[in-house]
Amino acid sequence: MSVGDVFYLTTPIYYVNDVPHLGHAYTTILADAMARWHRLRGDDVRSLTGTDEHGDKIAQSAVAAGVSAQQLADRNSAVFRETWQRLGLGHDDFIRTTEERHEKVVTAILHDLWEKGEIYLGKYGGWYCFGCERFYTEKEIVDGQCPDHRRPLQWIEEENYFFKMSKYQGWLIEYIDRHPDLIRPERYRNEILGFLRDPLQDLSISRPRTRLEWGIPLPFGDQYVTYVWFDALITYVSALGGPGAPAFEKYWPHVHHLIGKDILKPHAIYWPCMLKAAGIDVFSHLDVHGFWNIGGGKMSKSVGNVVEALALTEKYGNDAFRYFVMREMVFGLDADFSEEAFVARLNADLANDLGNLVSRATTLIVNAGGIARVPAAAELDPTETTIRDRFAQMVTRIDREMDEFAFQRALAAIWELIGLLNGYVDFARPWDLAKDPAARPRLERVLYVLAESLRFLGIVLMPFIPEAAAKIRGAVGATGTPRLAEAVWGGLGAGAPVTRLSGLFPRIEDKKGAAVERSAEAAGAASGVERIKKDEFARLDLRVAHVVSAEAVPKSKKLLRLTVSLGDHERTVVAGIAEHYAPADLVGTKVVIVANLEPARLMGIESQGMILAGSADGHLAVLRPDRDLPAGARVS
Ligand code: ME8
Repeated sequence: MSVGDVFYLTTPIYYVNDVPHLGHAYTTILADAMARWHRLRGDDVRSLTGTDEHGDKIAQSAVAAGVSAQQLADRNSAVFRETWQRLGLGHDDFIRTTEERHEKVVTAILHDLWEKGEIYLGKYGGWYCFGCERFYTEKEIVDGQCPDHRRPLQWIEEENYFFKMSKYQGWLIEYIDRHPDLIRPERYRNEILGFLRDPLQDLSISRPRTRLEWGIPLPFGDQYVTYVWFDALITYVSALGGPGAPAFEKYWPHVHHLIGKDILKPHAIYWPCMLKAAGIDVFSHLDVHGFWNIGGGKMSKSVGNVVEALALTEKYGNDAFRYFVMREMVFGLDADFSEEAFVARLNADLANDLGNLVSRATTLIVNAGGIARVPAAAELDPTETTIRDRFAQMVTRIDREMDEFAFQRALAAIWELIGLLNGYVDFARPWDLAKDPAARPRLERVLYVLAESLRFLGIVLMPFIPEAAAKIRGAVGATGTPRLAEAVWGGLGAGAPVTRLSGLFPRIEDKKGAAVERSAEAAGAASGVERIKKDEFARLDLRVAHVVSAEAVPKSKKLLRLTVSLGDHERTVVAGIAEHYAPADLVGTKVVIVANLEPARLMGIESQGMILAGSADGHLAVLRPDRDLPAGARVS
């Protein structure tokens, strides 16, 4: 992508039968971070969210709540809007499917399709799920029940209007084949292509008013209302004013639809066929994320296992919540949500890694009287040069990862730099330099590197943790709206006003002070361990290894099978890290392995070595060299 691009991003248009939960918040957070990233780049961004208010599901919930469908929609749509505001999530437009601007476009498209002969009146009998608002084919039904809701389906026979979707099957397969990045990640593209191996049915796009009143009337059949999916998908177009409107002409060619995997089929099958029939270009990308599970079970409001996860934002702050969900879930895969995992990440990544860096660096700078001078390039030592060069590399890397919606990898990359900077402070020991007048030039250099790095972090962290990033920028005197173009080395001048910033993310100690106890225990254990001689340690053959490929071990929750290169040969290593890393997080990176361990068999695979990793509070991190080293390099 190049700077100045046009970018239009949509979230699903959420149902108003209930209030928002973690899953809705996740998608909306991703959309907010993505829109912020593109704005930072200088792109022309438009983002859309909203509420889906028609259909059986809402009508039935309204009856249960003893209010009209419109009242329920008004009430819950407002809750969605307020929730996004409370979480600090922005959007350029919030559309409701009951708005006139939307109904007008739906009616116009329906009318056009009817005129073109794309819709016909037919008879249909089938197994219907009121929760999903759709008919199920015999093949999809599990034990006579809805595969999603695990509730009995109802046989419904009625006359309905049908969209001739089946005639687009061949076209759709070819279109997906010709646009390999239309549906991402690839697993969902494969899922859709697999589904398209069976004959596609025509789509019933109406509901008789005798059964459902709550919908947009069909312009050519007044005994019917529009099927809720046919109505809702069109919001993406109607929010731009519909085909021909100036906003549509500008933004539609650059549309990304961000959705959860539960609504893959309507988006990847119905929607492209509808667009094709209406003579509208197919969307550019469908970006599909996985599902949050709670305690191993599926979490969705229609299944009933709703989590008050949003309450955690009040307890721990919006930024910590955003960081956790983006860093923890590998985009496209499912993940488990737990408060323990949340607190572990908050403590490790935000309080320790980032918070300590910011607090140490700003305190040292303030104590030394500020930024004295800008060091010349020739003065920088190799670590400092590495840090400087990381700026440009990091921007390219984040851009690449964000292009693929790989939020977790973008964050992992930024945290690599944070790790490097913490190591740099430990090694440079500026507190000692400050005691030695002769070391003043070196101290000034170190403090400049730190201040400049904080300014850089304050820019690149903005899309992910905007409140903390603004504080970091403020602490090094950077004001105004950040731009990615400023994330280059050398932006800070001598005398930049630096202020102390501590407690950016306070460490969370649980009620019984367990975090304290655990670390005290660990320290005690560490002091009590048996000591070994240096030559005993030297018996270990530790090597840098390049991860060539990685895959999950079938039927194992914990194991990944890695092929690593040691420069002169490749070998297989099985590592128990699958709950912490997705294969894609490892491929192409360098790790450290014990190369002379006796081979061991794990799930029938011979492992020729062991990957080094550290762990604390259920959080695991693979050790990686913080500068590039060739595969096979010795570690001692
Ligand atoms: O399907 N994990 O609305 P909806 C992650 N109105 N994301 C989740 C989730 C979970 N456990 N549960 C829900 C609809 N989501 C339709 C959409 S679009 C034209 C019409 C998120 O309120 C995820 O984004 O059921 C999912 O796709 C969406 O909420 C479904 O929201």
